[in-house]
Amino acid sequence: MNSRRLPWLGTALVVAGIALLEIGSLIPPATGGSTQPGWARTGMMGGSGMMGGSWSGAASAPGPGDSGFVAGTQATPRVVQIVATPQLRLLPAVVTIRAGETITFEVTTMGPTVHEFMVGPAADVATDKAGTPEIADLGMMQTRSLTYTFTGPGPFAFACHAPGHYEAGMSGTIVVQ
Ligand SMILES: [Cu+2]
Repeated sequence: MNSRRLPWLGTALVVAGIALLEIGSLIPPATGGSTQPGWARTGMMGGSGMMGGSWSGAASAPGPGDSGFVAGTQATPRVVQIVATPQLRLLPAVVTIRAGETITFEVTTMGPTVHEFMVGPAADVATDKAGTPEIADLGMMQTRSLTYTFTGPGPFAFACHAPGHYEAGMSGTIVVQ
């Protein structure tokens, strides 16, 4: 009578073994693969200037006082990267330049909120004066550039004038060194 149970048991063990093998083959990619969520790999890392997925401004060219600093000219502007955050901030909030420098601002919006980037004389930027250079309607994860020559002593500033953003503190200062 036991002889009729053994084939069944054997089949059951084989099935269980196959199941274990399949589970085993599934575990490595589930736990040993990339720990980054999909959006980090396909979204943030793929955007220009978003190396590393976190924002430090490290990809900007060296500024005045940094080793390797080369003043931006109209022929070869110096690149300064700015991120517009969901917390309604432009980072870095202080950009240091040499008088007369030409800067290409590469502005990236993080998060779903649409932002703007205006730069120029501080009084014009504060009042959202028409004609002041700006990037308008910068949507999620978009990067656009604006090149500006800082002629004269300033003061200069930059800001986002999407409704309510400037009032919430979405502005920054140009320090002429
Ligand atoms: Cu904004």
